[in-house]
Amino acid sequence: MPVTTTPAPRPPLDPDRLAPPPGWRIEVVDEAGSTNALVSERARQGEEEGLVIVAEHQTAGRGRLDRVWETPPRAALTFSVLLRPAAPSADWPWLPLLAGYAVQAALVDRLPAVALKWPNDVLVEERKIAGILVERVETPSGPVAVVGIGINISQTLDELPVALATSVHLEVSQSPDRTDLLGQVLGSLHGLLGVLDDPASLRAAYLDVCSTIGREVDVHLPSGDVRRGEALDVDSHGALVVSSPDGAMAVNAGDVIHVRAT
Ligand code: BT5
Repeated sequence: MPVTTTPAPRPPLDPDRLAPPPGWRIEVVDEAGSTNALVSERARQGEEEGLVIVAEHQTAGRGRLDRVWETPPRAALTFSVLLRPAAPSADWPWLPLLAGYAVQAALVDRLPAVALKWPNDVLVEERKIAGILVERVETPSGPVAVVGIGINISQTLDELPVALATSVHLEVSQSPDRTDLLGQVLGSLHGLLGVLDDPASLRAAYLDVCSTIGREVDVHLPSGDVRRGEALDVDSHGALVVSSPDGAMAVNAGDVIHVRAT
């Protein structure tokens, strides 16, 4: 359970200590509407793969489906990465799962209870500590993926926009150094991209840390229908396989509004 409401010190990121993974470039900005919007714009203007933009504060942070992502200045990590995956489009749904896996891997030493809820939530005991928004952007030289990640670091309870949310500080009474953590997440993400062409390994690794499998879930379909069933598996394209009266159905990331344990 969250243990404190005292705000932690919030030092700025230290660009001098940020070593980007090979071929990547990191830009830190004080304020942005949305780092996903900034990186998408740069992609349309011809920016190469590997641009990372980190904002100390987002004023119009985006979630999926026009939802908002709210974080106070320097209390979180909010950043986006420009990727041009060589993998076929059918495997792009793995990207949000893989980004979640990278966040989980970077946090687990500090927060052993951190787990992934399919497709893109990073949770500590059902409270959301990080969110991921992957957007496909068409550019003159082909489609790119903008991988946006928001991680709650030092927010107090009062600063979290919804009840089922948490921050690292609330969980362990300590805020990790954001510069170090950003480097770890980027390193982990960069390393995992090499696994995109090996969906079998990706699937095995993901299933290990996904808390959705085996749970009863509500799947909200774009039609407005809600299907309740047991989450059985994740298939080779990253789709969630859910039991239903008509047999198992595969739910693609794009089809799901919300899945929750009951
Ligand atoms: C997400 O959407 O979880 C994706 C969040 C992605 C944010 C990053 S930050 C860097 C990059 N630039 C952007 O503009 N976005 C990305 P979704 O699954 O739709 O969840 C959104 C919902 O999470 C909201 O409707 C709130 O209920 C809740 N929420 C908003 N802010 C939150 C926070 N800081 N912590 C936990 N939950 C939050």
